[in-house]
Amino acid sequence: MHFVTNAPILVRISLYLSIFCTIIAMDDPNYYAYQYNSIGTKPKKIHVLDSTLREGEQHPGVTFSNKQRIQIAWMLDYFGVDQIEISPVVSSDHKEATKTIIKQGLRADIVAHVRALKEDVDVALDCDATWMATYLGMSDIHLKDKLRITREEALRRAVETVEYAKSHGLKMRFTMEDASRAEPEFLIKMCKAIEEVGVDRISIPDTVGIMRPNGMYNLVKAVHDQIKTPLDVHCHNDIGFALANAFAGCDAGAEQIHTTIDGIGERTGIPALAETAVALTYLYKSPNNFRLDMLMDLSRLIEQYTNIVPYDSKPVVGITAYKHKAGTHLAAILRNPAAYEPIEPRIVGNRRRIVFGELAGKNGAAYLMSLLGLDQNDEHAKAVAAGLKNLRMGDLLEIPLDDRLEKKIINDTQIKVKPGK
Ligand code: HCA
Ligand code: CU
Repeated sequence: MHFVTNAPILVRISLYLSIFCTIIAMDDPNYYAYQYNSIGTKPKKIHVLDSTLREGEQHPGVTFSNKQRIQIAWMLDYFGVDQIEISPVVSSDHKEATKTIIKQGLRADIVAHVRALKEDVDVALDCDATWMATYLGMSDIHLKDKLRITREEALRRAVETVEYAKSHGLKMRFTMEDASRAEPEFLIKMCKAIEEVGVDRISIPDTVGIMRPNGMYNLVKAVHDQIKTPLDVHCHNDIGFALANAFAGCDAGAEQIHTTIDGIGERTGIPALAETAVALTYLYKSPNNFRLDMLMDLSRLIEQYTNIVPYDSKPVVGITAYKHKAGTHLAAILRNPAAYEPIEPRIVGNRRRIVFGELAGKNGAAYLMSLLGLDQNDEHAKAVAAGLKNLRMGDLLEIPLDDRLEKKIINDTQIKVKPGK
């Protein structure tokens, strides 16, 4: 201590800093992981547009009633997304829903998603929209085989649509559909042309989910280097890279990610809201006011309306996302759940569950016995663990842990079984 008081101020500061960091590191089991994550990047605000009502409804078998659409919009708004997308041109019902949702005066922008046609812009205007989005295929295959127009015609149509929407006071996003497969020079030319006539946002989608993260980074960077307009990323999940690609796009300069609840959408969909919001909050440290504890309810709501049950191991909202089973895991979880959980289940509205069966081991057995109020010691615990194993019936019992049981886990001084397998 004598040395420290006499040391130059910088030495003292760095010593205090390292003590402080060690305290934080000891306190937060994710500390070093977060350190690796943050190398070379600074936290920045990344927005979320949720398209459950537009892209989500394009998932095979999914259609919402207007009441459900309005309810989903309210829930998304309360959760804290920045923009909510809906297509008013699909049917008269959709138009009605769009109108009603716009009238609610929600905090999020309601974005009317339409084709790049004046008549569609008129539909958005008819709904009293302030925000609209329009899309047009940019790749040669979309131009030739879907739209049957030349690049020049596409350019004219895009510019005319933006001019028309802007002349009516709309804020608008233009989507470069199939951007990842479009000829790069044409893509930039198109972005520049619509930027000149005042487009407010440009969406860079990977419409067929063909990119790897590095490719998405390069694509978005190429546009971002030449364009000042804020960029969205809309990544499809055909090969399973949607979430990673969306974040790679943000690393390259994009400022908004498109999501849907549970990731539903055309084919294999786009990033799930839950995974995106948790990654933004914890892995990217992006400032936001998301009510993460609604994530489970949002997922259940969509399950109820679509009959699509998220697969068990789905990140964040899956039924097994916080289930612990193997003896070694139980032993650690019973002492400190963070040993096998990146973030606490209650944060996302999920629940920790313990599975007892042939893999439970001595610690699991001891804990089970204490829950059942049975007298337990090392010998009994071993005997019960052996019994569970010898039954050869796999998982026998699953216990959701409410607050009382969780406290019991942390505080239980009765369980004095030594750590081990
Ligand atoms: C579509 C295509 C789209 C548009 C994305 C966007 C895509 O179904 O209309 O508007 O940002 O994946 O390219 O979903
Ligand atoms: Cu899409």
